[in-house]
Amino acid sequence: MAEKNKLMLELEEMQTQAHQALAEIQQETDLQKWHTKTFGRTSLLINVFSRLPEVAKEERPVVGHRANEIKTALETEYLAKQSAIKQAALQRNLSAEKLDVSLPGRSPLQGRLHPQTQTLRQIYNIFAEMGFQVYRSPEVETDEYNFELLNMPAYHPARDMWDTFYTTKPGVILRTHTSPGQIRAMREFAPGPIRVVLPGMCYRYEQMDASHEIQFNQVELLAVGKHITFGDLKGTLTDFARRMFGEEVQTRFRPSYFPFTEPSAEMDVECFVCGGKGCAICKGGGWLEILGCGMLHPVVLRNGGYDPEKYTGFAAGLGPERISMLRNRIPDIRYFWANDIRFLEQF
Ligand code: FA5
Repeated sequence: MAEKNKLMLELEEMQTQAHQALAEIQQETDLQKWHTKTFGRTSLLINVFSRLPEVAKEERPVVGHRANEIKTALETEYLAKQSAIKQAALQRNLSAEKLDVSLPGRSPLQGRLHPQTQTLRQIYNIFAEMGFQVYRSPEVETDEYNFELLNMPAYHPARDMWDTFYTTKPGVILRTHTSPGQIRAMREFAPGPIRVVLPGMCYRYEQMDASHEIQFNQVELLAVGKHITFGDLKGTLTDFARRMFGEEVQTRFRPSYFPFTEPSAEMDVECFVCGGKGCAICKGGGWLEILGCGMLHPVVLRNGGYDPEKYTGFAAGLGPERISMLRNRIPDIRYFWANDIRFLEQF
């Protein structure tokens, strides 16, 4: 009986001590140590069953039952303590890391449209208001469309105006201008009236400098119908310049030469930096060239499927990079494709 009492007393004593020790614990690490001591391999609770032979046979179930009771009670206390410690740690963190909602937030980096996309869309909008719709034509063209059908047969000296990238496939080139789209649009719409803009990349084997790139955008303008005159051409382009550069802008047309238009001209706008007096931007001349244009050549009309005796039309080709350089005073065309974020984020 003395042995039974001793083991039972040990158990009761162990429970009292474990209970008191648990009450004093504040840290997660101390809790772990307590757990190992109370339930670990050398603990009384684990070894009590191997010590049962120390107890009289009839008393063993009572001791065993009591040991299980104590184990369950201490486990319950342990879980409660564990959750209390976690809760206290959370409270400490919350009060230590104060959230200042009045601090200005960090704004996310916002993407934006490339300056050329912005200029192109502005050009489309202006011409859309005048009834012109966008018509896309291929950047990889045939010699036939880029030159031949535009009144420049093989060996025509005017071809020298466009330094061309040839491909390894005979007769296939990168278009040097958007003008081949004139023929494509005419062949699709003939004999109906046409009012389209043909935008896109052009490629020339150029010596690159501040105003010449080997790849650049053009926007071609094409109108075909009955009774279209040079007056319509001038009116449309002058109105475009006013909408693009402001109501007050002055324009002038100078005679020029393109094999696919007759008569041909170039349009200048009065330099809006110096107001026509002459400055570094307009190189002292007071005027800035923005496009080439003219009335459709009869050969081109015929190649597009229109009878030049009955139909007339006009076309123009403008360089949007040059336009945005002038408007934004960008000194070098190479900035557009250099992919320098410091340039791009200014627009
Ligand atoms: C042409 O390409 C004609 N197809 C324009 C035309 C269309 C005339 C319809 C008549 C009727 P030009 O080579 O001048 O013309 O080029 C037109 C515009 O493209 C130029 O005014 C310029 O703004 C732009 N451009 C030409 N070459 C380059 C280049 N290397 N880099 C950047 N822009 C260029």
